[in-house]
Amino acid sequence: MTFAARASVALSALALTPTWALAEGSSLNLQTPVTQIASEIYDLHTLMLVICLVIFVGVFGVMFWSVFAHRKSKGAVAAHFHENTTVEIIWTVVPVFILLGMAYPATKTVLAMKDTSNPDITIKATGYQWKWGYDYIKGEGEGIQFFSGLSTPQDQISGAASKGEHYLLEVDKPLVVPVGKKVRLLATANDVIHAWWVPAFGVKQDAIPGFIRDTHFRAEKEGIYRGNCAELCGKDHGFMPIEVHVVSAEAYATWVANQKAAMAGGAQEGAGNAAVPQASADAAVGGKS
Ligand SMILES: [Cu+2]
Repeated sequence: MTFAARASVALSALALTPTWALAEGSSLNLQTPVTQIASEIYDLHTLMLVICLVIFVGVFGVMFWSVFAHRKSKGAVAAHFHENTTVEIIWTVVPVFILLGMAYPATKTVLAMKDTSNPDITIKATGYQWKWGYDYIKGEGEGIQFFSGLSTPQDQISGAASKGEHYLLEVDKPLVVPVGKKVRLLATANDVIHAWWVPAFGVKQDAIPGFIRDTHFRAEKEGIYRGNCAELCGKDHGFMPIEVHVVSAEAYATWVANQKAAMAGGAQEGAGNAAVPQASADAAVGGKS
């Protein structure tokens, strides 16, 4: 294959819509996306992989063919084409177009990831050593706040019991959001840097103490989605998972009503278990350190 032919094959890969790829849900592939952004990331990943593969096969194919077909034992004499302007222009222009073809869709997706305007619900996620705190600060459910910590039994962690299906990916109180609604997530932290990461949503956002960073997701399918803290944050970094339940609008309204009732009950008793008032929670964590 000539250089030009190789280049045109590489370029034509840009036009491919990568609908194939490994079977969805394969443990070797990215998780099945449930948001628009996650689908775009999935397709970008596949597109880039295809481009890399085509270039890899082209370059190594030509190289091995050249070594074999023009070997010394056949009396091959090396060609001399130093300072060939045409070749130099081609091998500059073609990669530029390949890079532009990759940068354009990637930039579009990155910009869409950053567009947190007009959310239906705004939730603040605060990273603690070693759990997550959630505050529903705007939209349906406003005022709900709770902590979400690991619920995997200690026996499984120490090896005394066999590991469950969602080992280290299960919490006592999951984040609940309605399906099809744009959720803006404000990420911050109380002590060290954590990161809120749910692969199926295409969301990974650092939670930095003293700063608020925002991201968003609109889950298109009901279900339970799991993630981890993705920033090394201390000895229990691997023990502060994220569990999100995406539910129907009706189920969400019911959940909100239950939370509000529990919080009101807790406030009357003066010691709510379901909802720890943020001020005292902060004081407790602050006093510990
Ligand atoms: Cu963490």
